[in-house]
Amino acid sequence: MTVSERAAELFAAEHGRAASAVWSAPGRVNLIGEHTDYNDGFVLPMAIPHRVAVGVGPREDRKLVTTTLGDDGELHQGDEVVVDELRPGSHTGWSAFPAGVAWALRQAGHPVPGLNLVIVGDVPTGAGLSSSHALQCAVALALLDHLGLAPGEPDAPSLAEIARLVQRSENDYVGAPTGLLDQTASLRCVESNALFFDVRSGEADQVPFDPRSEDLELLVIDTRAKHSHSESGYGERRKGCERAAELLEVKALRDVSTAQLPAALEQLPDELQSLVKHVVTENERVLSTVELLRSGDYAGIGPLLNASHASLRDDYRVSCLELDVAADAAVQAGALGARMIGGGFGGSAIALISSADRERIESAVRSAFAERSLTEPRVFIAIPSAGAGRDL
Ligand code: GAF
Repeated sequence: MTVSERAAELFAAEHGRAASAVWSAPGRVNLIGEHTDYNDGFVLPMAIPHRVAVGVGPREDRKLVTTTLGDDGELHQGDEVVVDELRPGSHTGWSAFPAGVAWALRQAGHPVPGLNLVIVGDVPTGAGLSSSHALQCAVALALLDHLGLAPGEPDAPSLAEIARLVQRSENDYVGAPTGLLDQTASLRCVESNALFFDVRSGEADQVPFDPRSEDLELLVIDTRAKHSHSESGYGERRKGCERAAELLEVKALRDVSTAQLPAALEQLPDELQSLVKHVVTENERVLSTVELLRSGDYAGIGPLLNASHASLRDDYRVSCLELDVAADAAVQAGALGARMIGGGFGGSAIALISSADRERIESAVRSAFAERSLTEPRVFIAIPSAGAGRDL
């Protein structure tokens, strides 16, 4: 049974009538382009098969009543929320995500009424795979659909606009200063492709990427080291980049080219130099990766993944022991390339591997974790999957 079927079933059991619609949205892995999105740069994510589904239906009152299926197999009710009274900071925990989306839609002038929502997902949480954005994207689409504004309807917001609404929910309601990577991936990715997204222009191109066609796999290693953007150094790094752009008198670090990098670094204090070095070189790596994928050379991106990891570890300093162990063990066991993904300080790494090496690499990674007495990682293969859509 899919998460959407389960959401429909639970909605009917909980509310005594069928959901008027069920939407789902996927988590993501980012092939390359980390901490570039809030610098107006380039990213290259793909959707994973894991999704969050949201069933929606009307209510007589003004409440947003949200229930979610927990890991314990039980439905859990979120905070009671009256839509007209939503204010940033009024909710914490998981129910801040749907409440934040309702708030952002209302701020944008959409008259979100009282609604029942039932949420079922299988995107691992706290794993840097964007479960919170999958949830918020599915909620945004379900709410818009309820208002007759599903994608494709006259006057419906575009997917790019929905991504910005979800970003507003995350930044201003939930309080995490994240960029546009995750929402855009969840909304705009398509099967068998990675999404080359230019954050500044808003343009998004599909880049064919189906590792299995080349006897390759993309292994995801969820280190189980918990990450959290609001509590981590994410905001600090972001502010550092903004300060560096100011000092360099550019709109964003996107405007510094590789050729200009040495001169730019000379103008900056030590603590900002390594941030700028990462962002500028990472943008360049995204462009090189896109070029290789477009020429069909999937295996050729391995060294770029390794270089991205080294840059995030040494220059941007957002890696951690678990992520380094995962990436190093995979490469030493024969992966073509490996890197941490997402905000960092925990979460997941990816490794591009030959299908024939899967068992050996997986077991080398598990052994490396065991040798250091680290929690056993969760390992799975990510297939480039479909973006958000209406399922029922
Ligand atoms: C997190 C954020 F949500 C993204 O916006 C992005 O900045 C990423 O970290 C780092 O590339 O996933």
